[in-house]
Amino acid sequence: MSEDSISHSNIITIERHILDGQLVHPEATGALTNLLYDLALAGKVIASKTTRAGLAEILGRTGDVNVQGEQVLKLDRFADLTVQRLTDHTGRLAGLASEENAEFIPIPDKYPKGKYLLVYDPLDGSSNVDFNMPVGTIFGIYKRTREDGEVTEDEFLQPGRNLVASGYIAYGTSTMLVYTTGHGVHGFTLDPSVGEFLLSHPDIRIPSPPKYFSVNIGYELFWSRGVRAYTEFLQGREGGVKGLSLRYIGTLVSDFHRNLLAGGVFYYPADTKDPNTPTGKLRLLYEAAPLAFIAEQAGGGASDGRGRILDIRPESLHQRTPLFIGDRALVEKVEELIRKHD
Ligand code: AFP
Repeated sequence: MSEDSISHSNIITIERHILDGQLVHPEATGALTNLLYDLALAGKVIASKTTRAGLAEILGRTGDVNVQGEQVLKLDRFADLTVQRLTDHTGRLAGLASEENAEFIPIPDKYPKGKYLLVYDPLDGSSNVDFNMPVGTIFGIYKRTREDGEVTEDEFLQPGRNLVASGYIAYGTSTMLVYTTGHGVHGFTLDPSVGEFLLSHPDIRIPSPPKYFSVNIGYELFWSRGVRAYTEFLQGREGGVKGLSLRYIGTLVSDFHRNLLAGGVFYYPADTKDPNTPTGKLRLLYEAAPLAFIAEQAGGGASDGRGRILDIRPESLHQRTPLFIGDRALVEKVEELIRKHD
């Protein structure tokens, strides 16, 4: 951003924005504020690597396989460790759960412990890294369900409606951080010349009418009748909505972000292509619930095709879910068609 395009009095850094949010809560200790700021810092560090991902020292696989059975890229590991190392010693967290690790990570004994739990997908869309495509980080923050004592796995298994805050960082043509604490959705763009996230998209609302639908249509053969009927509706067949354009990147953060700003719906339904994952590919805790909180705060919706994502209580850390997210009316429509056909 140049001096021509923005006057100094209009510059709102992410730090100031988060702090202003805290002022309306006199009881706040500042822990959440600082935790969000830690995550913004992690985003900056990860962004500095994603822009160099084509370089030899980063590109390439570690050879390990993560808990989802996917090959771990070096950048995944870097992003995972960056979030962990910037948040585990601050006394704000009691534990972290990452998509990259089979078990949750309690805060080591040598560090003070706090009342928050962090869930995150360190590098969403990592299979796109090799092709210079956008990737992202998704996070959600819950409060512990117990006052003290060792943190246990069941404390992480909370429905998304308990989220205190959630957000994502999109590493694209620019780096953006979008977050909510339940008071609207706000977007910040990283200005690389000053190394700071600046408020660029205050009070984001999903625009209407919708413009896009986003789905991997290559899997259509593996979908239920209800999901196929929904797709036909989005394609404008038999009284469906006319004029939607199809856009699919294959990085949830990027597909979601575009539809949040332009209007539309993203879905990754349950399918029968992999008998091990009959409930779809995306993870409830690390991906679906944090983005559902944002979608609802922006006036949209998020469903697993039968009910609200934020009402689902996970039974395990890495539970997968079908996801339909974005424009509220389009999300309601899929529930109607699934009820009718499936
Ligand atoms: P990767 O992290 O393995 O690239 O997966 C990305 C993702 O979890 C999500 O970001 C995409 O929306 C979805 O998977 C894409 O999956 P398909 O390649 O099956 O369409």
